[in-house]
Amino acid sequence: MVRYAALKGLYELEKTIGSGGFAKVKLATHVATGEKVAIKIMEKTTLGEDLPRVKLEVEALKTLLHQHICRLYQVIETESHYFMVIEYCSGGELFDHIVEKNRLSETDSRKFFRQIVSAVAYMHSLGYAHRDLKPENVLLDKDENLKLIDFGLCAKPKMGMQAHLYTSCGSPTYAAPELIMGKKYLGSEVDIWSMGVLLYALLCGFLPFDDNNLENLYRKILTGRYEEPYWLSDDSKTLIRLMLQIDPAKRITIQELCNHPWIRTNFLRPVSFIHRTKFEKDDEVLSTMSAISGNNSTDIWKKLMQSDRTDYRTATYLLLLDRKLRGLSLKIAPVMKPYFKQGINGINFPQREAKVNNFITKLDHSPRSKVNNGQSPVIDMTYNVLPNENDENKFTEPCAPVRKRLRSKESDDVSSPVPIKRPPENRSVTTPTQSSTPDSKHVQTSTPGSARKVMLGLERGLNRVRHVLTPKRRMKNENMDSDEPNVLSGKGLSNVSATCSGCPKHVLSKLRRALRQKGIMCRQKGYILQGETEESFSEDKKHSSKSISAQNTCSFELEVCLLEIGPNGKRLVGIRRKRLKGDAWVYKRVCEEILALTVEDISIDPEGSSESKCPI
Ligand code: 6BE
Repeated sequence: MVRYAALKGLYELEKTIGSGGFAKVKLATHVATGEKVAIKIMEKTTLGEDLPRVKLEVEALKTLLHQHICRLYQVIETESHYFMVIEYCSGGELFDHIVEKNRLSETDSRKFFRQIVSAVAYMHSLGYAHRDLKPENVLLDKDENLKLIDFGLCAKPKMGMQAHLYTSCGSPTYAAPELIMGKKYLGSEVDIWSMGVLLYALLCGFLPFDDNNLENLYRKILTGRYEEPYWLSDDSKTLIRLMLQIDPAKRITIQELCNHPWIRTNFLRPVSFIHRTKFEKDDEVLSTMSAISGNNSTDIWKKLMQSDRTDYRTATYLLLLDRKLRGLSLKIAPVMKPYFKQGINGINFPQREAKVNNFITKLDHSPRSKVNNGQSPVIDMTYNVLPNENDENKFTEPCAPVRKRLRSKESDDVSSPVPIKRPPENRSVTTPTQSSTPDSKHVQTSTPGSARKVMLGLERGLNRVRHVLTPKRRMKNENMDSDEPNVLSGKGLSNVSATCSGCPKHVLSKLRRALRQKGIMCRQKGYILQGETEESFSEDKKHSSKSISAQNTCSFELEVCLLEIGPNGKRLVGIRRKRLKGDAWVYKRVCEEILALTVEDISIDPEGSSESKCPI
């Protein structure tokens, strides 16, 4: 594992949770508080033209302080790297959440969407446009609150939000028509369009404009025609139409959005936000820091205010503040200051690090807090902190209850001027009544539609058992060249589809065959196949708006594993999937197609069915 000297004593790196483009994101622990953080690591030599994006993101995140925008705690620049220390969002991507649930209910969608609207309204009010809003750039923290990430494409026009922009950027599927046409556009207006696509994706589980071919995709976006599934309520249809309005001047504005009936359904008040760009001064956090560092609170606050908000002191302050806001205690046990201590290899910490590392705290939950070497007494200071009243929004005014929405099945027959409608049976999404037993005999085709059906059907069955089971054995090294597949149960069953086969080797060979059939090259490590999509899933060579990144490739991993879910502990063979890099929707489509092909193949040639003998 690579060790970075610049992080020594400050952050302890753990596993990599994502990599893509020019950055790698690792989980880490902030040593002084024991709190988890995410660290975005970028190598200067590979940054090249993307260097301005890093600077842009750092500048934006230093200013943006909002409960639904991922907090930047610290930036460390070395000769070779940039490290951005960012808020930890253990829930992962909103995208994966949608995929797992197929689609979200109106209530869940509203809860999430209000948080996005609040964050976007806040940043717009400060003159920033995000320009790359999509579910992959929305993470969930452990309390299922949303956090926007990836401000590398944001814009803050010098002349304010009313100034036009010219650079085409963002993901094509979320790009507004005016952006695709290469016209000048307003940052606020293109963000609203992307949010319309996002809301649609939440409520439907698929995209309003989608095509393997980029030119066709652009054509669809420019017509502004999309399908309205029957399960959408009238208010949500109206709202989506107002957001996916091809004429940007007619598109709903962010203020109108905050007040829209759908947003306010179920007694909710308009979305609002606090216009804050300065840290709130918290005396309890400051006295905790004072108790540890020996400096007085006033000096610490003064230093925080003089800093450029990217140092270790800032990180510690913000992490302690987050703790307090979550209602946790600020119980601390000070240990030796690192600059008095020798480094792991007996080498003293470099001067630069010693300077930023002014204090060190150990919170009671940190495993290291017990390691005190008898050097310093444990100061048992517990601050009683009341959890902040839910601070999604600081509502501007009390308001009367709004009519509760009832979902109308008949709404399907109501004609609408713009969006295309198809009868519900044309929809490729399973209904809750559909059988969850993987009955591969019913799988006749391998179109994406039926593929989706197969996968979701399989998933339903799995979801049901997921919570009942406990993890059994999970091999530590997943990449081990092993003769036996991993056995998954309980928690390990997310992103796993069951097959009706009892023979892992058989499934593996069918999986390889399906990948070959799709023209996807793959590498094999034991029961793991790693593949990367190419031409067949991205047929755009000659698209016009070159500056729109055609992120339509992805790399992924498919692992044949054993699932302990059968009756009497019977093991079924499953396929676990994992997105490694690249576009999430491409990944979803590829996996659906590959899995449908594999399942179909197994059912035609059931050599490895659970009834027959299998060597393993
Ligand atoms: C700013 C990009 C970022 O990530 C996932 C977890 C934890 C933290 C999920 C799985 C363990 C915890 C088993 C980009 C991409 C990697 C999602 N820019 C982040 C911040 C960021 C990522 N996390 N937190 C912040 C994150 C994601 N897991 N579970």
